[in-house]
Amino acid sequence: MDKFKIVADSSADILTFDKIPYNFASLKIRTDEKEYVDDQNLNTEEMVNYLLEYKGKSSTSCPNLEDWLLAFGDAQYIFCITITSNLSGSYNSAKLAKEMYEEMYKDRKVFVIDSLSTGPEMKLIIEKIASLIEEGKEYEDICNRVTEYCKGTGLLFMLESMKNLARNGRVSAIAAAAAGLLGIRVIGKASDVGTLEQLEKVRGTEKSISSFFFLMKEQGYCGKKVRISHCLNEEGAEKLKNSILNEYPDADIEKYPCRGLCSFYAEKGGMIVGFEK
Ligand code: X90
Repeated sequence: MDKFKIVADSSADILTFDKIPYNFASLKIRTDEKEYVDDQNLNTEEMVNYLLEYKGKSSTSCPNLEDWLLAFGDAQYIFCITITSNLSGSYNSAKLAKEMYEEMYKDRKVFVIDSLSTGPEMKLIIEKIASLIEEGKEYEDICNRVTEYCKGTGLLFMLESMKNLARNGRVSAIAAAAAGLLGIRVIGKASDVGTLEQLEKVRGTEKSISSFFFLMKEQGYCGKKVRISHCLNEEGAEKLKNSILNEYPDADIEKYPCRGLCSFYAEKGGMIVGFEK
């Protein structure tokens, strides 16, 4: 049995992880015609393009207690990271799974972390836990250190459409309206309570990247780690990466496509950026 294991829901956009045992619990994306499980078999590009054409209702659902228990599998100490509890039931079902798991196996422990965020900020938290495990830290110590670490990370997003967020009640229709206008992008952040907080509306690709980078710095970014996930927006992600490197040549930056859940809500052209302050 593994001593340590990291388990996250699929909104973290991580399917496999080097060195440390890792597993994920899938969220699901549903329309009247289809159901997509956010796992390694999902073709996100196909899903995004299908959703662009699809005119009916669509929604998402989070892992339930059983999904989490299955993902936990067997390990003595499990670190479980979820999408913000303010927008999803994932955290609540993970907490229930923790209680049942610790009841079933008296000598095992599950530490559930509400990221109050999603995607790339969860990835930063996961990488932090992995490095603490590799350093040989003990369970309690890792719990304390990672709790502290979460206070120093942030997440900004830039979206061209907030239709799916509004239709599923994750932002108000009024907040989403601007992002529906041609050429307008909305920049916002994960608020302290794990909701979407709008910061600025921007127009034009170059202008939007420079505003985004400016806002990152205003939120406390000063050259440390950045994780960029994007929904079919390789170009935007690359531009942002270059702007950051231009000012901070040693910054540790990774960019990658969103998996299913984040693609559904970020929509085509969307970008989500987690960073250390
Ligand atoms: O339980 C479920 O069905 C999942 C619901 C998730 C709702 C919000 C997902 C947002 C994903 C959008 C940009 C980043 C927002 C950060 C919010 C704290 C991506």
